Amino acid sequence: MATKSPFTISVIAAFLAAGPFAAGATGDDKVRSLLATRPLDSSENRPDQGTGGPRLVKQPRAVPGELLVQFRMGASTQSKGEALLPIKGRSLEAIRLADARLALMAAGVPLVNRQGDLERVSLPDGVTFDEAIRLLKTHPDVEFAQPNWIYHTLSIPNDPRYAAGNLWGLYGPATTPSNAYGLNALAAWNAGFVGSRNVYVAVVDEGAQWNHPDLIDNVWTNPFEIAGDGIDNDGNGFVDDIHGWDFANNDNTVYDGPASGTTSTDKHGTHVSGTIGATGNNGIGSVGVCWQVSIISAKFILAGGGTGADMIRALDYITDLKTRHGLDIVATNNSYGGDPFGQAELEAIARSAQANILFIAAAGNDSANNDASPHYPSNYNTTALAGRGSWRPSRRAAS
Ligand SMILES: [Ca+2]
Ligand SMILES: [Ca+2]
Ligand SMILES: [Ca+2]
Ligand SMILES: [Ca+2]
Repeated sequence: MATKSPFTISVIAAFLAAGPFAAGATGDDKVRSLLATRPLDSSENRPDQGTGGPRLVKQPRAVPGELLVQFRMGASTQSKGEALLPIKGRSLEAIRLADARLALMAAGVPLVNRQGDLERVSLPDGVTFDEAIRLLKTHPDVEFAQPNWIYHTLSIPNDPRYAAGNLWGLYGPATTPSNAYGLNALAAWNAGFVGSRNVYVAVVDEGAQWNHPDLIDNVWTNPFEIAGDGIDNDGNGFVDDIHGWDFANNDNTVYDGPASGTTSTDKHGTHVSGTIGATGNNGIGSVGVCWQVSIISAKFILAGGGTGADMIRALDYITDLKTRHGLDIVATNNSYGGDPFGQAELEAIARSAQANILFIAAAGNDSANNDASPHYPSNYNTTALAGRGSWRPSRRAAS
């Protein structure tokens, strides 16, 4: 039977997102455009690329298609033009002119260095930062070149539910309101870790309201599937699985609730999705741990619960998506629970683990110590892969 509790203990983050979210205006295009810069290929800006590093992608914080180019002292206009020619670069402005500083020096102001002109340069589409910087460095009159980084003031996101103190688990010891036990998400956000739509998280749960104004930008759309043609274009066995699949009803509508939240249908899955990835700093409703992410909905729970069979099918669907399409699916979120052990479920979890998908489970809502009273799926041990147990055809949603 489905249960709802006002209290949640979730292993994913041990925090709550107040749901349902408030509908509101459209997003903040300015912020979006700043964050939606084209991918950088500079290792300096991709701290997540090493093996075993954090999986949240630090957002590129550079102006798209622009470099700052430091020329050597004495570089002529012609020489600077020759340096920019291979990258088809165009000087937009001089940030710092050597001539002006030489004039100051003549007036008695000491030069702190003997660098030449620093110019802001535009790049044509298709020329990457790394490629442009590499080519520029080969010119004798270029001292260095770099992206035109973007800096932000440290500020809280403008999502009203964050400001209203509704997102208990996201706060930290120095935020308002403060929460010594919270995630202190603000510290990560202000360090630039606000997520990426190139990172995929599956919500194995009820359905998610994919067209919710605070989710629609962060909901995965299957690029390998043509919507509405009745054909399984990507050959994964699911016809028109555009945003995921509804394993409980065996159809492609992952959200079966109302246009606005007046019933509980798919409310939990929407709530969980918002905790993970409600669009951040868009002036609407809530904010997720990830301001940007791609959420895949694998619905298997209805009002009366979900079955182990459908849970397994949902997990295997996600595992297959990763292996079939190479999507960077980093985790499944599983905020539901039941008491019995199921070997088949464990093996499905193990299959996803073998595909390097983290299985994140709720610890339960019952204030119980799950070391003493096992709770599944949070107690599954994929390293042991051992044990036997009974299985009842019910999974309870843990809010
Ligand atoms: Ca398909
Ligand atoms: Ca299709
Ligand atoms: Ca459905
Ligand atoms: Ca928001």
